[in-house]
Amino acid sequence: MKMTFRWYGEKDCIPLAYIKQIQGMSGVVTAVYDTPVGEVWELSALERLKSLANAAGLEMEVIESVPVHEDIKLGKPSRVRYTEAYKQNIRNCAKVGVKCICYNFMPVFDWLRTDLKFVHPDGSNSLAYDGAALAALDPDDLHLPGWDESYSKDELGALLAEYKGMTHEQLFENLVWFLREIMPVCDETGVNMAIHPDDPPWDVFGLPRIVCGEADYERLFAAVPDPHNGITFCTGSLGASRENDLVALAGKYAKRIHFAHLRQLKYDGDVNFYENGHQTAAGDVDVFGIVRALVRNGFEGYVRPDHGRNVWGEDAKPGYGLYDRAMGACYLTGLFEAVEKEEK
Ligand code: DNO
Repeated sequence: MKMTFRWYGEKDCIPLAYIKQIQGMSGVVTAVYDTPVGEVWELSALERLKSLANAAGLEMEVIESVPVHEDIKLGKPSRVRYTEAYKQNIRNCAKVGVKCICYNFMPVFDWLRTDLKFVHPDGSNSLAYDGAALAALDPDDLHLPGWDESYSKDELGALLAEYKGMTHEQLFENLVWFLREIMPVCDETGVNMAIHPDDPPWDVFGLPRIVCGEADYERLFAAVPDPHNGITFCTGSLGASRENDLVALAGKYAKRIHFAHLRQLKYDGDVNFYENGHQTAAGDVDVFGIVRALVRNGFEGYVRPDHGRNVWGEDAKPGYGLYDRAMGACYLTGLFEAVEKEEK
């Protein structure tokens, strides 16, 4: 296990030196943020990120994310060109020592929340999701908290129209096509691909979502068995669905899990939830049980504390403050240490 920390590059208000001061931290998880989706990242941009991380005593072995162009998800003819660019991105990442790339295959929208500052009784705040509030939104004119508004209203409308009628099956086939294309490059470079689950793990705004739980993983690995085709085990995303038994999944897929996003959430009604600090007692995700299942089943991937709360008056990028993620990292490092020593 290697403990890592997400760092949003040079624009991140959290200095690398602070990340290094979290004991047990091996490296950062970052990305090139200023290249349009679907284009090739400059090798020099990757080299710069790596040298900044290394100068602070940190590694840069995980990239989150290399985003997948919508045309690939849609299966359009231009997917060939965008997939070639993606392959070059994998090669460039490998050249600077990257071992794992996190990505997702969610149509149009990445993670969705309806409240960025859900206030807890102790005065801290976190992200929260309310199904009714989401259903009341107009997908054609979205102003969602935390969602980077990379599309204009017209672009968003046009994109949603392109997805009209797309089935889960078609989207899955497009994912399989993409993975079969890139796997030879992963075999050649040794880079592991780690698909992030859909967050939350159900369809939103009528768009199909296909990485929601065990059945999805089963058909994905049956279609693309290459060991470089792996998982980002995001406990907050998978854990939002009560159908997912996270301890069982962690054990079953421990060797496919190249990257683990460990975080906590608490159910608050049927499909509603709010996020919380990482400790097992703080919510409905059995963080301890997951760590134990990972260790016992030979997990060798990267870990990062995921979304924390805003505590001690911090007003950070939603989910990505320093303090609560640092506490989470220390808690997780402690759990791994205890379980690993018990297992020996
Ligand atoms: C949210 C993150 C996601 C994740 C992407 C991976 O905080 O977990 O945005 O980075 O879905 O592709």
